[in-house]
Amino acid sequence: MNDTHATNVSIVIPTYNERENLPLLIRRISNALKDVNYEIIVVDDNSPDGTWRLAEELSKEFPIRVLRREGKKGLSSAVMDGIAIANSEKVIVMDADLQHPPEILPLILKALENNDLVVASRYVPGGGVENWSAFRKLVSFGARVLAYMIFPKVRKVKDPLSGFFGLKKSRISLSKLNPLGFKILLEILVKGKFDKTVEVPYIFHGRLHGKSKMGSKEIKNYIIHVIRLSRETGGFWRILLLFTLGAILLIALVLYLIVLSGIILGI
Ligand SMILES: Nc1nc2c(ncn2[C@@H]2O[C@H](COP(=O)(O)OP(=O)(O)OP(=O)(O)O)[C@@H](O)[C@H]2O)c(=O)[nH]1
Ligand SMILES: [Mg+2]
Repeated sequence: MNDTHATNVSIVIPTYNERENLPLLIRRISNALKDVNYEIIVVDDNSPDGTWRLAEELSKEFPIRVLRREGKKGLSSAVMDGIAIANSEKVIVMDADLQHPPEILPLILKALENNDLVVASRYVPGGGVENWSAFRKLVSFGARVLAYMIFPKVRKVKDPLSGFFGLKKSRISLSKLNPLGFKILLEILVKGKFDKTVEVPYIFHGRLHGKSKMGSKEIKNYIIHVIRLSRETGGFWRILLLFTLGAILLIALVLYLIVLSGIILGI
C-alpha cells in the first residue's frame, strides 16, 4: 500500500515526544485502513525522546514518511507542513497520543467522498470527552463560545477546535494560513472554502502514555490567535464590542455591590 501515485488518503500526525504512543497508533491505523491505499506523514519537531527515529524505523514496515523539523516550531505549523507534502487530495489530521481513535478513520474517509471538510466531533450526539477536569471543560467551553462570537463562519460546526479532522486539500490555501498554537482547525474553518461540512462523533480518550503539551501557554496563544485572525478577516470590531460589553457589565456589577453593601450596612 505504498504506491504514492494511487494514495487515497494522507494521514498527518504531528508529534513531539510521543515515542510510547506511536507504535500502537500506527498498528491501529494499519488495522483500521486494511483495504485503503494510505500514507502516514509524521511531522516531528526533533523530539528529544527520538520519536522521529522510531517513526523512521516503523517506515520499514508501514507506509510512513517522516518530516523531521529543526527546533520546536509548534503543532499548527507541523500540521501545515504535513498537509503541504501530502500526496493525496484527501488529508486527515490526528494526534499521536491515541486520544483520537483510529478506528473511525474509515468513517471520516467515507464522509470525505461527499464533503470537503469532516470534523471528528466531541460535541455531537455520540461524542464526548473522557476524564476531563471541570477546569478543562470550562476552558474548552469558553474557547468555543469565543470562537462562535467572533467568527460567524465557524458556527456551523459544533467542535471547531477539534484536532481530528479530514479535508480536501484543494479547499485551503496553505500560504494564506497564519495559525498560532494548537487550534489549526479554527484557522482552516475561517479561511477555507468548504461547500459541504459534516461532523462525525468520537470520544476523546484520556492520554495513554507521555505528557500533554497543552498548558497555560496554549491558552494565551489561543487568545492571541483569535485576535490576530479577527483582524485579518475584518471581525476585530466584535472583539471591541465584546470587551466594551464586558467592561459595562463589570462596572454595573461593582456599582450594584457598592449599593447593596450600603443597604446592608444601613448607610
Ligand atoms: N510537531 C509537533 N507536534 C506537537 C507539538 N506540540 C504538540 N504536538 C503534538 O500534537 C498533538 C496534540 O498535543 P497534545 O499535547 O496531545 O495536546 P492535547 O491533546 O490538546 O492535550 P492532552 O489532552 O492533554 O493530551 C500530539 O500528537 C503532540 O505530540 C509541537 O510543538 N510540534
Ligand atoms: Mg493529546
